[in-house]
Order: sequence, then C-alpha cells, then structure tokens
Amino acid sequence: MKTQVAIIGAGPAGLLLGHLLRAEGIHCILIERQSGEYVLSRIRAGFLEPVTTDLMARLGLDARMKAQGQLHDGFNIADGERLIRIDLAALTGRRMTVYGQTELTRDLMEAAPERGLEIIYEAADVTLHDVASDAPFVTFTAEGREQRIDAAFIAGCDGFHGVARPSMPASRTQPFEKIYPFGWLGILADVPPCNHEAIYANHERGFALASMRSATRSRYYIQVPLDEALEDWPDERLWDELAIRLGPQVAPHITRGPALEKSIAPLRSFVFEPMRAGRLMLAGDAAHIVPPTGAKGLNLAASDVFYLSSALTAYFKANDSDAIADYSRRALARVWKAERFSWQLTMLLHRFPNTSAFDRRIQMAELDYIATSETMRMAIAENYVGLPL
Ligand code: RFL
Ligand code: PHB
Repeated sequence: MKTQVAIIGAGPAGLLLGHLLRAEGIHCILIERQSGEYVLSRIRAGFLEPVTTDLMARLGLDARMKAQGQLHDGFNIADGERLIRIDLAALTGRRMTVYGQTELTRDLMEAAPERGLEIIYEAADVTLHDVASDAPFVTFTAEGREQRIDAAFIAGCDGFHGVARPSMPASRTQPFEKIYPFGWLGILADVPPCNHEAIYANHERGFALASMRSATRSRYYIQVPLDEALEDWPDERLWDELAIRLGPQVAPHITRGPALEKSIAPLRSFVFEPMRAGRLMLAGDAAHIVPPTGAKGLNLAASDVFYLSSALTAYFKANDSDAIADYSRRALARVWKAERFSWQLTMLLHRFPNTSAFDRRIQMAELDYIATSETMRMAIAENYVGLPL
C-alpha cells in the first residue's frame, strides 16, 4: 500500500491529524495497535481548551460536543481555609469545555468512514523503516498477514509507550524528564458532582481534585504514594479520604457511589527534542508528557497536530517544506510553556515526601498571593485556557 502520510496510533492526536489532513484532500492511513473498543475504554482527559474545541468545530465534528459538553467559566483552588476562584471567563474571555476524551475520540472514530479516513486496528509488530530517507515505510501484521505501507511522511501519534519515539536517531535527540514521587488515584462514578466547577485542593494529607464529566457523572482524584495498590483503596476509604482533603466546605456536597472505574496513574514531566527527524514527526504523548494537574495533555496533542497538519498541507499543496523544517521549533515553544505551567501547579498543590516546614510555608504564601492578586490569577487563567497558537 502507498499513502501520503502514515499515522501511527489512533488516539486523539492521530485521529485529529487524520481528519485535518483528509479535510485538505491529503491521503493518510492510521495504524493502531489496539481495537477501537479498547481505545474507547481508556478513561482519561476531560477538560478541553478552546484550541481543541475550535479544531473540532473546523472539522464540523462538534455537534455532540456542543450539545453534551459543559462550558466552564472558572475553577477553584482550595487551600484548607477558602476556595480561591480563578474566573477564566472574566480574566481571559475564554472558557473550558468539559467533554470526555472518550467522547471526543468516539466522534472522531465514527466520522472516519464518511471522510475517507482509513484506520487499521489491531496491527501487531508495527515497525518504522528508513525514517531518515525520502522513502520511509511501515510494516506490521494485521488480519493474519504482514503488510507494508510506503509513505512520504510518518506521523508518530502512538503515545508515550509507542514505537515512533524509539525510532528516532539517539545521537541527535535528547529526552528531558522529571518524575514525581506520587501518583493520582482516580475514581469515576455516576453521581452528581459536588460542585459545578472543578476544585483542586492542597491539603496536609495530600492533593485532591473534584472534577466531572457531566451533571450526573463525577471524576475525583487523590494523590497517593507510588507503592500504593488499588486493593488498598476500597470505594468507602477513597470517599472518606476525598471528604477530608476537599475540606468541610465541600464534603457535605459529595454524593458517594460505586466506582465505574478506578486506577492509579504515575505523574511525570517529559519532553523529547526535537520532535522531527527526517520524515518522521512526533505529536502528542509520543513526544511529551505533563502531569495532569494543568489539564494540558490532550490539549497539547491538539496544538501539535494543528502545527503538523498545516506544515504537511503546505508541503503537499504548495510544495513548501519550510513549515516541516520549522515544525519541531513551533510545537516545542508551546509545549515547554505548558510543561512549565503543569509543573508549577503540581509543585504548588501536592505534598512531597520530604517537604520541609519552609517548603510548606512557601506553598501557603503562593496560595495567599493567588487569592489576593488578580495579576497572579490572570497568569494562571491564561495558561489554563491555553496560550495562543
Ligand atoms: P494516546 O491517547 O496515548 O494514544 C496513542 C495511541 O497509539 C496507540 N499505540 C500504537 N499504535 C500502533 N503501534 C504501536 N506500537 C502503538 N503504541 C501505541 C495506542 O493504543 C493509542 O491508541 O496519545 P495521544 O493521542 O497523544 O493523546 C494524548 C492524551 O491521551 C493524553 O495527553 C491525555 O489523556 C492526558 N490527560 C489530560 N489531558 C488533558 O488535556 N486534559 C485533562 O483533563 C487530562 N486529564 C490525562 C488526564 C491523562 C491521564 N492519564 C491516565 C495519563 C487525566 C489522566 C488520569
Ligand atoms: C479530569 O476530569 O479527569 C481532570 C480534570 C482536570 C485535570 C485533570 C483531570 O487537571
């Protein structure tokens, strides 16, 4: 088989890229390791920046998102004494949309056939070849036989554990990484949220987050040590801990219910530079990871794909390869600012194993500064809704 762009991975980055290229009449094929149902079963992001929702609107795939997504004017930070509200709408004129990654992925998957976007699911042993040459190709096994796709470019949208990043030449690339000494234990439940906006809490016992997917579905997280096991956290213990960490103002409003899903995710900051080597470009989690505290992961995948689709369009439609050469620089400029913001919120809101009394006072001073300074709230708000493209 032959195509213009072979896209590895059918998560949000790969699917969005595929649709944006198809909208320009560019041929592409997505190669995904899992089944479609498996991809849709992963519970992940929920908060979309205008950059992401604008891309769905541009594709004409935003009808369900507009009907079912919730627009959020702000969010809150609880510091043990008060709720500090970050009024996104008043400070920036922009809002976040609460719409699950699962739903966004489903909308993109379901529209694929009518837009001529081919997706090959359950592809095993995906291998990238000759990425530094002008004639790269991908091999894999699907439907019981070995297959080969020749492409002008390969887009590595296969997440943090994919094959694209390890296919980049080690001598000309560099990873940057920070591991945090804790994870987030998340619970999804069909109960009304405790508040109409998200609450991020800094508590003596550790961070907690009250979030939601809809008026009837809640998503909560608590910070836990990395060696904690899910079996240590029966639902009732988790609800008790959430009530303590979210504090007496919020606790009475928490409705408890059985977990639809419960999992522990480690926290990490990671950037891989550059994001292009020859004819292979990385986008989304394949190139970078942020701790979820700033709700930036999926949104960064969307902005990468915005830059990458416009570069590939300039190449195929105007024979212009400058934007391809500049892709990594443009994408990384936005990535690093989102990394900085996600790191800052993570440091501000979590308890670290060897936090000193001094560190704790610094956190409290920063929280008080945010509560009392509109300039501080503005800096948080403009990063939270997403910096301009
Ligand atoms: P994905 O979603 O991991 O998709 C990659 C796809 O590639 C496939 N794949 C392969 N395919 C072929 N061959 C191979 N060898 C392959 N290896 C892997 C995989 O099966 C998969 O289908 O990466 P992508 O598309 O870059 O999307 C990134 C986002 O999924 C991620 O950044 C977000 O989920 C992060 N995130 C959040 N982001 C936000 O913007 N807002 C949030 O509120 C938010 N909350 C979160 C989050 C991530 C979390 N976890 C569990 C990591 C909350 C959590 C708890
Ligand atoms: C979520 O609802 O899953 C969520 C919301 C905000 C975050 C991270 C996760 O910062």
